[in-house]
Amino acid sequence: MADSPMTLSEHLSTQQAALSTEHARNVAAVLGRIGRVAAVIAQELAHAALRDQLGYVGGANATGDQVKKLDVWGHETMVSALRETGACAALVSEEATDPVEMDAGGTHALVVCADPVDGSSNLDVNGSVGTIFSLKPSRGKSPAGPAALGAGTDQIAAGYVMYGPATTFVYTVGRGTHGFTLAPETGEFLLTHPDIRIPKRGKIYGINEGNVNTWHPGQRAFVEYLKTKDKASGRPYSLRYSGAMVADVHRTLLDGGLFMYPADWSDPAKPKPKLRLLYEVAPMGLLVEQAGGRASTGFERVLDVVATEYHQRAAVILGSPEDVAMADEFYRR
Ligand code: FBP
Repeated sequence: MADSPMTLSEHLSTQQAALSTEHARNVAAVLGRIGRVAAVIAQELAHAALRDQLGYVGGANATGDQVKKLDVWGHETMVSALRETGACAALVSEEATDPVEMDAGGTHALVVCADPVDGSSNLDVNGSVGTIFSLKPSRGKSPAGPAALGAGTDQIAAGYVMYGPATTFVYTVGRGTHGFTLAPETGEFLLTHPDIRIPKRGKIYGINEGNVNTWHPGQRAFVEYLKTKDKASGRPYSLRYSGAMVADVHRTLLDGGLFMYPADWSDPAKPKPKLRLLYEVAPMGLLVEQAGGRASTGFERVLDVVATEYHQRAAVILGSPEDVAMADEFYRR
């Protein structure tokens, strides 16, 4: 790399034009702060086993998941960091049943939806985990939490951090999707993946095949199609699944293909999705679309799904545009 790569804060200032001036300062403050929190979380993850930070705290969160010590620590760290920005009016978090209201007032304060530690089942086995976040305008609402509800198209920014061999920060403010790598020595995120463009078609799919018997018939037929040998169309695709949405989406953004978490259709009258719309599915949908990909529920564009509850769930099929279009076709059959 010739010149020293751009830092996250420098890059944020180049993205201002994509935002209304009023929101631009608050978006930069919140994204910059999440970047600094990510460096702290990366440190804590690296020392978790040494600091007795692995394992469960007991009890379940708003969506019934067993809660890990690092889930709680990650949530509390995110809450105090966002409070200090003075730009965040409320936080909707996987680890809190109700929105955490904050003092930041004014029409241009933001509402953040976040999954502080995504992929918790990987924590105790040293697998990749992440943080996912989405920013929406509070519109001066008080309480501000309800401003998080609505369609994914209301998002003004979204991103994730992946804690893997390296720590990667990926975000969008609606002007492309950009990736940064943490320089552990300085704690700075440096631009390493400018303007990520997802390949039109891939060779890899990610899904928990253990759930195959609960899938919609179209989903089952589509995965069978991906696994069927046909040289001309580059099949069979390879299966890769990490157990952490952030890691599977990151691979999909860079290498193409698909990440899918379809609903459980055991009772077709009441399909049961797993992943949460506001702080998992919608932010990933925006990032993938901004990289030239698509994100669908199998029936509609993920970003058009309207959230009416904070921990609402949604099915997701995202990735290379031609592959997702194919999946939608199988759902229509
Ligand atoms: P949390 O760990 O934040 O609850 O996230 C849910 C998640 O772990 C995703 O990251 C991942 O894609 C999925 O659930 C894995 O689910 P399963 O174990 O059912 O395959």
